[in-house]
Amino acid sequence: MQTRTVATTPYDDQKPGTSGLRKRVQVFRQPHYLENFVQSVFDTISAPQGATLVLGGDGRYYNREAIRIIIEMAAANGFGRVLVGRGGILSTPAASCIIRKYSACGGIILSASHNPGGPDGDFGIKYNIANGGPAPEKITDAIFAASRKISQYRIVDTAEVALDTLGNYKIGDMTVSVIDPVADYAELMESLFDFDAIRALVTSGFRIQFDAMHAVTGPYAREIFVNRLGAPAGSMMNAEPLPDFGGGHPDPNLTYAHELVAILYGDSAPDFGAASDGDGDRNMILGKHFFVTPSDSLAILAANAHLVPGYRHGLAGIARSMPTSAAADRVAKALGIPCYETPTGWKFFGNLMDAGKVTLCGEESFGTGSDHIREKDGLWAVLFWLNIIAVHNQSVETIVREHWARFGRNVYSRHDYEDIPGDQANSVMQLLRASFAQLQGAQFGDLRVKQCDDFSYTDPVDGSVSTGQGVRIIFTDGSRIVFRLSGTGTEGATLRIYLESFEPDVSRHHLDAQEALATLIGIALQISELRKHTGREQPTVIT
Ligand code: G16
Repeated sequence: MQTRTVATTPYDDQKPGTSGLRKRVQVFRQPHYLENFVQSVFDTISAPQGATLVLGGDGRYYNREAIRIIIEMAAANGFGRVLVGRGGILSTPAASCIIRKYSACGGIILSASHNPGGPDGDFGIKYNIANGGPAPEKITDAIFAASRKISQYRIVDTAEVALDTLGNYKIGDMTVSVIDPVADYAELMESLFDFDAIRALVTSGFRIQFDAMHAVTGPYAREIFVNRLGAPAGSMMNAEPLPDFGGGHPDPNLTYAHELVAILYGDSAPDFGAASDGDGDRNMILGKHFFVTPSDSLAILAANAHLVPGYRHGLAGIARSMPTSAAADRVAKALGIPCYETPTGWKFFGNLMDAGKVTLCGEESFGTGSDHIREKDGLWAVLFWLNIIAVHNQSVETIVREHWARFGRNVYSRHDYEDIPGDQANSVMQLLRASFAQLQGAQFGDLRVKQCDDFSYTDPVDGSVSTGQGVRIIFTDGSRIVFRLSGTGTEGATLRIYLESFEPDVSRHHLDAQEALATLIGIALQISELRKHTGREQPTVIT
């Protein structure tokens, strides 16, 4: 087996974003582009000789080709073993589970998550550390620095990388283990939830519909819901993973999961609906004619965790990203446990979980999870909901309304303005930052600004500081508007506006969120001068 050292020159755009490096497929296909990034990862982590690496992706276009290249590079860089999912497939939560279970030094996950795939779509790559979670900023910064000065990479030439047959084979001194992508993950789920209770529920007339959006969760959902829990095969839709996700946008929200939404809001709607994204870490939960916001979902899971076997012993704490609503904070207060507010990005939860400070984490961006792994976990959230429903024997809507009646309702919505030219998006953010002094104490009808700032976070475990994490306008009654630029897009900029108010009055809980938040929406447009700067009249996506 011949190891080749290939001369290369740096690309200057390999800075990982909120979750790894995401670019158009054509960008990744430039000569040496993927190789440069992978070698920068290997040079940064300096894994001990013979270490184990986990490898897999969401099956999107370019997945197999990238897997082959990374295996060849791992063999040339001294790894002892690569655990790769059959067909090059691993959902993000399954990869996290496998890294932890087999004590790997880390893993490489190939995904651009919810971004569309195909030859003209997006591709992505990220490195996860030994705890199974996304590399923290100090590592991603070091990877970026390495990518700026790379001059060579190492690779072996091998006749074939066999990905479709389970088993072990050798490339030089390195063992490639092709593993079942589903088995370890399904076993972990079975250890956390009451599968007997969920089986009784889904086989007794309670109808569920799961939309895999032609992305990675199809095989996982079939194994868990159909094979192990007895749900009818027809309750799974779009369950065949496709390299271009069937031309869809595998983002489980009210806009992009419209096929499922139409079914759940239709005449003969099932009792429960859920969808997951490209790589299986996001979830959307729906009841019959009812949408559960991700912020409420986190709060409700926390309030009911004692009903679920894996969490019966109680929660150490809860963490949520700053733009996520404070619904979970109210539950934490009632439970007498801490609630941490972190910047956007699952990587910020890892330290808190490793230190035993939190058990459940969640984000408004349709991510929920726990310390069972170190990634958010779409199917885990679906199982958690089904377990709670099986115990309560109530509809999704009733569970949510009873929760609001007990804790009050944090009315919440996010407005996304996608694909704005970067300079326009930056001018909106600059204007807001420049307006802090003027906004402080300003009165807008009944609302008075109590505080405005750019969120920064000091990690309570390692003391690292992250600044510039989103502009917050907080009013004296607790309502908030948050402005942030997305860190996951590949084209132009996406400006996100997060809106939240608190409604303790049960007689107003039925209000539509957009209606209830109309005043805040007006203030957000006024102070950001968004329409003037961008020419946009309406958000692209409202969740
Ligand atoms: C990623 C991160 C999440 C983050 C989300 C949105 O999710 O893992 O922690 O909340 O992006 O980020 P942004 O608002 O910067 O676009 P995923 O599912 O894309 O990996």
